[in-house]
Amino acid sequence: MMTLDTLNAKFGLPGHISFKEKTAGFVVAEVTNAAGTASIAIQGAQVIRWAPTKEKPVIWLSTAAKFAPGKSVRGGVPICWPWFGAHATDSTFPGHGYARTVYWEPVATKALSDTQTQLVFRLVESDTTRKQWPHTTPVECHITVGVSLEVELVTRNADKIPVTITEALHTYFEVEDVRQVKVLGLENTDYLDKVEGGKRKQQAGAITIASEVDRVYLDTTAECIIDDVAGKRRIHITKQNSQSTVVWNPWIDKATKMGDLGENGYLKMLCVESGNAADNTVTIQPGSEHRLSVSYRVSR
Ligand code: TA6
Repeated sequence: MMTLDTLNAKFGLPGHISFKEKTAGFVVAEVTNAAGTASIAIQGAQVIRWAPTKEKPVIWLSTAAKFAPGKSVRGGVPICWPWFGAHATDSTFPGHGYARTVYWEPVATKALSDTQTQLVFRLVESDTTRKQWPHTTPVECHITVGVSLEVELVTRNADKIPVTITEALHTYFEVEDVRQVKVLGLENTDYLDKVEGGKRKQQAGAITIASEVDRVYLDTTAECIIDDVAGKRRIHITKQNSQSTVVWNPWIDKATKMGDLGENGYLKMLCVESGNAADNTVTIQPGSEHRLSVSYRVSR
């Protein structure tokens, strides 16, 4: 892993990007420009904070989040890759894949303008990752911070055989009061209800949250809107090359069990995750690449 001095010498950008240690061994790129600020952990290439100028943070980070090497951080935009959910055959492998808990190295940083800053990270493979994933599939994360936040996960198949993945940008959005939120865009869409053992159902009307919600919406490319009524703002979520949208709030009992969402943290967050999960697998042919991307913006 590069030292802080090397990171700042090679990838720091005065007035845009500087690398700092949030806790011992946990390095974060602090991004600032005329349109907003963000923080990106180099572990997992994980956005852990994003706030457009004069806006409250849009990406939620638990007040009880832990920042320790190898541990997933509660909040932000965790990258679930190269599988979503439990591993298909080996329960000793980490849920949601290993991408979010391993070191990614910066490969490029650029001030696209005074209101847009771009950072590109590449996952650094190891014996551990190769044991869990014996394929040659270099993966990069391209993050653009500005009036909107754009995250693109690029998987290339450098193998000689087709490779199949599932994935998600498991984004935690900050809301004023999740009990007053409506999620629009998934009306009449089929979903797997993980609170009821994965039972297949169809969404009727807007999604509201009054208990634990854990749903994988299938075969949908729809833009979603989080109508944060109490917060008097809307968060717009558009996505490319994604057939699944996951909506999750643990509600009080699961949040208490998880222990890292902070005091009543479940009321201030909602995950709307864009990816390819469950039946929506992605097969990448040798020599080809797959680009999952999202764009987030706020309206009032
Ligand atoms: O995306 C929803 C979900 O799969 C939930 O079932 C819950 O497990 C959540 O992800 C958080 O998972 P994590 O491994 O980050 O605790």
